[in-house]
Amino acid sequence: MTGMRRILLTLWLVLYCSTSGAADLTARQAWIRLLPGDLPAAGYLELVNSGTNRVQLVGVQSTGFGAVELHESSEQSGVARMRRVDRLQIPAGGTLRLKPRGYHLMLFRPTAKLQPGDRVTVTLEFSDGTRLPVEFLLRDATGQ
Ligand SMILES: [Cu+2]
Repeated sequence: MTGMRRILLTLWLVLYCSTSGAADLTARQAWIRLLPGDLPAAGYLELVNSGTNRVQLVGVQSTGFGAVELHESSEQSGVARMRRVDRLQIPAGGTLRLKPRGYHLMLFRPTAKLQPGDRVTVTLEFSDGTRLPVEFLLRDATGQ
């Protein structure tokens, strides 16, 4: 391989790799359900991966909340349960849906008084180290 071809290949790899990851991720329909009292809020959204690599959602943070976790809801014998999960997969060309009675964000200890209609930014962290800030619309307990 000539020196020039090696440089071009290296450049191509750098450019190609820099476009993978969060650059291929689009968030949509992001909203948070506020619950009364000290109950944690629940966050929902769709994450579309238009890239050719599988991506994993591995962390969530927001300055609007003291803590944010990834959760999965399930139902066993008519009893609703949920558990914390470490990471969620978004397949190449696929969509991850966080929705009521499924995967969701659990947001604890709001740092300010929150009202339906407000917006809060939540930053999603992915396995390749990239971060995607997403604006969530706040709704009341009925989802309005
Ligand atoms: Cu939960």
